[in-house]
Amino acid sequence: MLWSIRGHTQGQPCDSTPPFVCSPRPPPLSPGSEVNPSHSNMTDSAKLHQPHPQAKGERNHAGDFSYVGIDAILEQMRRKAMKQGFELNIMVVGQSGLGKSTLMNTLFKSKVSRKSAQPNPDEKIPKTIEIKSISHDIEEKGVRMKLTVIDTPGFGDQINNENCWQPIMKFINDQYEAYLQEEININRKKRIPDSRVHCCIYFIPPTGHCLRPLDVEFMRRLSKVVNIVPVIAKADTLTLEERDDFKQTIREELRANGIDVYPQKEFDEDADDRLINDKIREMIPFAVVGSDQEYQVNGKRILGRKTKWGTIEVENIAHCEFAYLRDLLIRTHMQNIKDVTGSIHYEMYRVRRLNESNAHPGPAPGSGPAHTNGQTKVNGVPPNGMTAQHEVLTHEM
Ligand SMILES: Nc1nc2c(ncn2[C@@H]2O[C@H](COP(=O)(O)OP(=O)(O)O)[C@@H](O)[C@H]2O)c(=O)[nH]1
Ligand SMILES: [Mg+2]
Repeated sequence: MLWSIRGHTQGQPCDSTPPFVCSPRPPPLSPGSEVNPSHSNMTDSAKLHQPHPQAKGERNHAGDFSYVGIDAILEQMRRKAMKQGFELNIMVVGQSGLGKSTLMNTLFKSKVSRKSAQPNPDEKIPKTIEIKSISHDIEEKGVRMKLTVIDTPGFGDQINNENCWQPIMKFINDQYEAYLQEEININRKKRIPDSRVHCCIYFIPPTGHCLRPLDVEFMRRLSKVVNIVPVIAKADTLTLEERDDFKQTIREELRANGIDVYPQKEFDEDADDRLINDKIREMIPFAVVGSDQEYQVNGKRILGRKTKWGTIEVENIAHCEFAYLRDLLIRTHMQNIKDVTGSIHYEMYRVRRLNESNAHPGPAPGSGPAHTNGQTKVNGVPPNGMTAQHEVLTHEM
């Protein structure tokens, strides 16, 4: 499904810049304009040969013999990125009924990807019974993004929740393994499909007390293999004071338990990063409210929850912090979230996996049919001496 999305409509009351946005937002599209690449009937090659209008402030370098043109790399990178598009995989985890599926629908229906078509009011969110990925192709101003949400069934719903984090850990490791297998393949694809979980949104129940041992255990283990962004679910059930106190308590508990959630302090690259990320760390966990219902408020259609005493606007930062979460994931930190996944979490998995296979080269005796996902084998041995069948690793440090 390819959706066009609207730009940021000017003057919308619920649209406000989060405190951690470092660069100015892209200029709004003209009201009502819908970005749709099919509107342009110019071919790619024609576009390439169009003279580039001189950007504002850009110097004309004709006759400037000292100009090397290194800055043109930015335009080359931009063009390449536009062609390739972007991918982001987000996983949601938490007890059943905390609004995980609703929040993901909110994300898809919010300004990230407001559906051009009106939502079907009969569309009910089914109970999630298995780990399920849903992808949406979003396009804005010619930039394509594939946003995949991995919805998980109720986490910690059992009477005995011992090891209940394991299926989630397994799913995350399976994606790293799939990526690794593609990477070590002799005839590897030009672009490896990336199903790695870039970010895991962990839903904390709005108890107003403290984290449960289960929350601590999950985040302690999983924060070592994936970027965790904790949120307080159904924040409309807390008063503003309760919300602030609860947020403070959670931050203290995370610190006390040595849980490093995203954005991790140790990966701040410079002072600027630190400044921006410190602001986010002061706000975490985001107190969110989800809804996939649209209402008319002051002549504008908004996503909200209608109650007897008013309508909670989910994208209004005066009502809840959903917009901050969305901006962190999409507008301000998407590339960094992916970079940390690739260079820290996946790298740790890769090193460990390859060390293991070097320690036990060759196929395991009696290992049965080779698990090679159709890859090229050298002399019957999977690439890099990987054992034919590997057990599922718990990638824990
Ligand atoms: N009060 C309130 N209810 C919510 C919120 N988000 C979802 N719900 C409701 O909670 C119920 C469970 O939501 P669902 O998304 O299926 O939860 P999941 O099991 O975590 O996926 C539904 O009736 C939703 O309408 C919220 O932010 N606040
Ligand atoms: Mg669900």
